[in-house]
Amino acid sequence: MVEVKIPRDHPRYWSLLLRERIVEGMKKGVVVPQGLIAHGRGECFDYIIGERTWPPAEEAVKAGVAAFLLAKHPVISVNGNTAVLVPREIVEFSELTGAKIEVNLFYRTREREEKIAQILYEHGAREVLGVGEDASATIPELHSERRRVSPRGILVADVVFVPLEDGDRTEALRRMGKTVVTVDLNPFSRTAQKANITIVDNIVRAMPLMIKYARELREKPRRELEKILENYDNKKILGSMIKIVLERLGELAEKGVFVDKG
Ligand code: PTJ
Repeated sequence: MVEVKIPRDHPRYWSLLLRERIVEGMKKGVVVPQGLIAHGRGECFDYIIGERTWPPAEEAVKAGVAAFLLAKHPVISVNGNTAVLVPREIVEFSELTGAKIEVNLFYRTREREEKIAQILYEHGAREVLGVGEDASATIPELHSERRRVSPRGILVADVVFVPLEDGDRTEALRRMGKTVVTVDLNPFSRTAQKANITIVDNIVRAMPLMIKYARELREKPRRELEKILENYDNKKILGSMIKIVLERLGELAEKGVFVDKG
């Protein structure tokens, strides 16, 4: 295996490091080749938004966390890319919110399910659903392997966190009456457009922020969390993120550089 050493002073150090992590994940059979394509698409949008968390994304994080804390059966759905990028954070967020963790794959094989569960157990997960026989229920009208879910997890969940998701499943989960929270760097994707709460940010920045807000908001009365959700408007948040993309592209077109407002 070729080991790539990225110099710390490389201007794109963090981005390259994440890329290597995804590639390593693919070599180990955790990430699928299609996951590399998905990551590249994410990188492109991250580049445009300046690889930082913008206020509308932070607002969406707050609403997503409130939804999780108010939920009766919250579930975090984990795929190959997510398992490689933020395994520790997934486990910590599940501990803080009482959410179950479920492996749910587009390209499902028993081997990948087990490898992903293993990573999560290594990072402290107490239980990982959706592996082998446990994925015995099905989401109606969905034809990809993602239709297979755990009867103790996604099937009965009222709120589901589906980061880096494909559009079909988000729509199917919405039709089942579930609240869908997602992280997706592409504000134009079907998942971003169809979810109830869309965090347009890189999952490696969004998850630590979700953990921070989970710590903070779980101390608050229910009424305060309900208010956060009542005042939340996903269309407005998505619109604000798209305006940020437009403004930054406008700056680049006019001045030849992105103007970093910090
Ligand atoms: O592990 P599996 O078998 O479940 O397959 C996982 C992939 C990601 C291959 C599968 O779900 C897929 O094909 O997804 P899509 O339809 O390519 O959607 C992934 C979305 O995630 C795209 O809109 C990307 O822009 C976005 N994305 C990629 N990397 C990141 C991201 N969003 C936030 N943070 C990232 N690091």
